[in-house]
Amino acid sequence: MTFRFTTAGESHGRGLVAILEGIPAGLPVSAERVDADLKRRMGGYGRGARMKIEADRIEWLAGVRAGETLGSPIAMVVWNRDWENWEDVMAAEADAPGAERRRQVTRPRPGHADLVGVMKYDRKDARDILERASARETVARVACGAVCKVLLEQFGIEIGSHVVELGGVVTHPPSPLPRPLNAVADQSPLRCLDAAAEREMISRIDAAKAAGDTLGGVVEVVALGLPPGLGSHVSWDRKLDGRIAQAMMSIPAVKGVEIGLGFEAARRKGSEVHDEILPGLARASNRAGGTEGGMTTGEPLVVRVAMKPISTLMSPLKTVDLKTGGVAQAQSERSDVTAVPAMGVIAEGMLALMVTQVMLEKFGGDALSEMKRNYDGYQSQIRARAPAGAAS
Ligand code: EPS
Repeated sequence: MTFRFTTAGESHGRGLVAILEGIPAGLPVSAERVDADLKRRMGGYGRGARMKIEADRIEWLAGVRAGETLGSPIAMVVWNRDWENWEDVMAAEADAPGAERRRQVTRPRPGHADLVGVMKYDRKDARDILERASARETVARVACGAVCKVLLEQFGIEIGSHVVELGGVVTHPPSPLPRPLNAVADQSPLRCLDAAAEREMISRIDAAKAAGDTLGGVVEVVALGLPPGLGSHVSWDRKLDGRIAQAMMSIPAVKGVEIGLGFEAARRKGSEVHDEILPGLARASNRAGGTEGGMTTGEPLVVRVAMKPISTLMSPLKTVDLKTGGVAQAQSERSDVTAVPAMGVIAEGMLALMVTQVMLEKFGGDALSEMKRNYDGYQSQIRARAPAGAAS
């Protein structure tokens, strides 16, 4: 069974479409459960006016009947409420001869896809690029990720995230992290587990807003309850850590990904990096962040994702007007001051998609019941290899 997902949709177009293929039959799902993640994605202090307009909700188009998946491609749509204000700007039909579209963009924003996009796709209006490059597209990814989370829950796997850095403020989160992680993180305005750091982040967001500027940050995404051996060491494209890095880097504005110690591992000696193996095959630490050799170790998977500040600035940077070739100020439209908390929810979705992919590769099955039998058989194999608490 091929596992794949794709999305379609422009930020101010009619809506966003998500197609998810390879989920086994018999998985109980509900729109309510998917919508809960869409709502989490819309939140976070520092979001702009657009999120007051939207109320993201999926409609099932295919692949689900009587509350269960059918094993066929799952299709979902999320309608854009703001589309009503953009109907003429985004209309698919050709314009009358000589007519000019409203809201054309010819002053590309440094940092956005605007400039390279118009050159590569040979467009005059950068709106033809930015509408798809917008992070609005991640609604559809989060919808696919939410279905995957429901599948993973069937195997006791939990995925959560929290903000660990924003606008240069670094948090000191509790250790161990609370469980379930999201039940606590979602209660805070920035999805952050350090109240003092959060207060400082909020004042920096307020200051950035007043200055017409934007802020980036770092999110930690954690997956718990994974069996050892998901992914593979045998080929470059089967390594789970490599796939996670690609998935995270594909989120708009993401510039860096670390697993476990990440870059810090490069600064330490080997004896201070690797996790010693204890009787019963437990680990003394989890500095690897849950992967060795491109496979899960069975320890928590810990991924850190860094996001640059959003490139739409209300106090714009210099650019060139593509119509005149003259110096200009970049387009400044309504936008967010920061979307780091939302990025955490998107990163959860991307991690859920990547973990689902390796779970399906290993345990497969057309039906959930078949996948569970395969999973249980493997668990017995692992238990026989590592009897709990066995001493040497
Ligand atoms: C975005 C600009 C803003 C954000 C948008 C991403 O939208 P608008 O231009 O309509 O104000 O709110 O994010 C979303 C709409 C979303 O759902 O996350 C951009 O330029 O990337």
